Amino acid sequence: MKPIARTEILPQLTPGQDWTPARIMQLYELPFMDLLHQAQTVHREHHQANAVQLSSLLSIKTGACPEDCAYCPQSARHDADGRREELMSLETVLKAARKAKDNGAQRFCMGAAWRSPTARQLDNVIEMVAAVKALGLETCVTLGMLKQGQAERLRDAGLDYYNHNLDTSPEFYDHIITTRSYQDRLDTLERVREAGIHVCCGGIVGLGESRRDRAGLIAQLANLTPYPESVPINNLVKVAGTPLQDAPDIDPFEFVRTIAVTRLTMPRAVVRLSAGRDAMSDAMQALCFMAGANSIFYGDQLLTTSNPQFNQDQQLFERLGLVAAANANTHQPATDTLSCTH
Ligand code: SAM
Ligand code: DTB
Ligand code: SF4
Repeated sequence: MKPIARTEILPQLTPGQDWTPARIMQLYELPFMDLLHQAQTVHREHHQANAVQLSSLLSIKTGACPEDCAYCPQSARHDADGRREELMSLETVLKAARKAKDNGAQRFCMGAAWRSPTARQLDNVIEMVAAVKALGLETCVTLGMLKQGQAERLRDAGLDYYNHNLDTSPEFYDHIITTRSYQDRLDTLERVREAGIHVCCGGIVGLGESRRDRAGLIAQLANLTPYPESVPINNLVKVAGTPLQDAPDIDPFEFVRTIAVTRLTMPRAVVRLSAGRDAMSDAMQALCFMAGANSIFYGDQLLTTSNPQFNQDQQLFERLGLVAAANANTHQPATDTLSCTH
């Protein structure tokens, strides 16, 4: 039987054309092995084959969030009995950053449960960003929506990445969040991009959305010009007391497909296998790396929920021959919008 060439089974996209959910659905519908093979091939064209970027997370301000994101244990509107803490001191943040660095993390991501930071809160975060950067770590923050001028201040403090997710498709979005709109999120992303900060933007699956919604999310991400440098794909961590505590599990292969389709549509992005790893088997994680994931959250804690222990990940990397990426910041902004026919 004649082997099928990549261009024959991948939907064609000519330069300048946008991804549509329908075109992305075609990728999802490929036989699993074909999809993984294509994703791994594209991965190797743009990235070191066995290198994984390592980001550690710290919740610098926890709980009591005014937003109503249905998945989130930190929303004040749900009954999840999680931590509620004021903004951490600079010293506490630096202690955690040093620990992350000693364990081999390359980037330190600080998250705050805010709708949007006030000027005073931003001053405090700016101090943290500058101090973490001075340790020799890449910096990332996720603080909610940014107002005019705030992104520039973060950039001037040495911020490398701003994380702000689109989370799901525009059509499904209102089922999950009502307190901020899809357009609000796009506006913040635009401010981050305009300020010259790298964009970290992805989503969350397992919310009860359809495959079409997952395709809709990926189309939104891939059509950003340029598409994000960093794309976290979260699998819902079901926390008691949140409206999604009993959401049905997503089929593990559907999750792997989502990683593969993300890789194929955003070839140069660093795709992060994000929340949900603690509930995944080693074999499932290996499939995600095969599908083109090349970043993880590394450290015992995400924001409020657990993540595999440092040494567990070190062992997994050893078993798979994976190494920490040499310098995660060497990639260029992702400007090759987007042809998968290259
Ligand atoms: N408060 C800020 C905001 O939403 O802009 C930043 C932090 S928020 C926790 C960042 C992302 O974490 C969300 O957009 C969502 O994709 C992910 N996330 C939150 N709760 C999660 C959960 N229970 N399981 C998986 N991912 C989750
Ligand atoms: C992202 O996309 N995932 C991270 C990070 N950005 C800030 C957060 C995951 C949170 C998981 C639930 C928790 O630990 O509270
Ligand atoms: Fe607040 Fe962010 Fe959680 Fe939404 S995801 S409730 S904005 S902390």
